[in-house]
Amino acid sequence: MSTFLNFPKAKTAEIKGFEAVVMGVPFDELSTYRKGPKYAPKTIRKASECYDPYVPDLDFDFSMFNVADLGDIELVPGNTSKSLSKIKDTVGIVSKERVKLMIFGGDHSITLPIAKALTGNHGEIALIWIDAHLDFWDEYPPGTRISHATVLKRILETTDLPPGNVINLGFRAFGSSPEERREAEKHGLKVFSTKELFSKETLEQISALIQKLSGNVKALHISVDMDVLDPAFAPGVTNPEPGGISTRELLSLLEIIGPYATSLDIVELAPPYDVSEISAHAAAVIAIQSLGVMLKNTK
Ligand SMILES: [Mn+2]
Repeated sequence: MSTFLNFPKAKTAEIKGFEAVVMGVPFDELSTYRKGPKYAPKTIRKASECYDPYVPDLDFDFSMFNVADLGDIELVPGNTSKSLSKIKDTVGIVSKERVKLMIFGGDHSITLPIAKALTGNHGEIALIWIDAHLDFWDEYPPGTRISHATVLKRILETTDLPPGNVINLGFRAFGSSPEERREAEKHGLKVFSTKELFSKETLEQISALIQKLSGNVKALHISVDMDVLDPAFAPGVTNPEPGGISTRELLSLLEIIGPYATSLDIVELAPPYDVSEISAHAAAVIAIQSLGVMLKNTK
């Protein structure tokens, strides 16, 4: 199997000396609408084959850095809780090292074990949730406590993450109830809708907020749900929400906040629903550029 951007392969136990690592989490058992994110890690690696290690936008060259592809975490199909534990354990091992980490999901529920691992290692962290959805349902579907639609609420309940350290960027989902945003803000989450992202003042406010937060924590994780993009730019997602931002706008946003990140996940890419590999290439380029932003100026 090809590796991401042709990076060398490495094992989880052998990451000393690398400045960054990528890994895949082929898991979509907690997606409530369309399935497919379990195919995303392979698809993102395949799409990355046509790109070179130099990133013109950033004047950044991966050839100057040691980055490894750890492959996919071995999960236990059909045993959701075992799979979530394996994700937590593996991310826990990797994030103990001072290495930048990029994870290819997976449906959004994988960010629950990721957040558990990061708070387990680093205590208080900050979490930037780039998503058309808040994922703050108490149960979704009714009766289900853990799914990709409840994941942010479960993270706050089961980790030491202070709600004031969570920023949601890009909310606009039609399917949410009026209570979902009220409930999230009542808990102390900072929510910026897609519409608000188009104001220069708001972007400056977000940038200042994240800069301040990053100074107070040992780890800052960015979770990028591909559905923050308009379906014109990423049709292959589990829950499309028209009215989103463009790939270029997401890259610009990541250029502002990425330098503060220690880890990042890209979730909810559903290759079976893609058209002309538009979403696959968007995900690959978002991964390449944001990892470049995270590494740039680190040496
Ligand atoms: Mn979403």
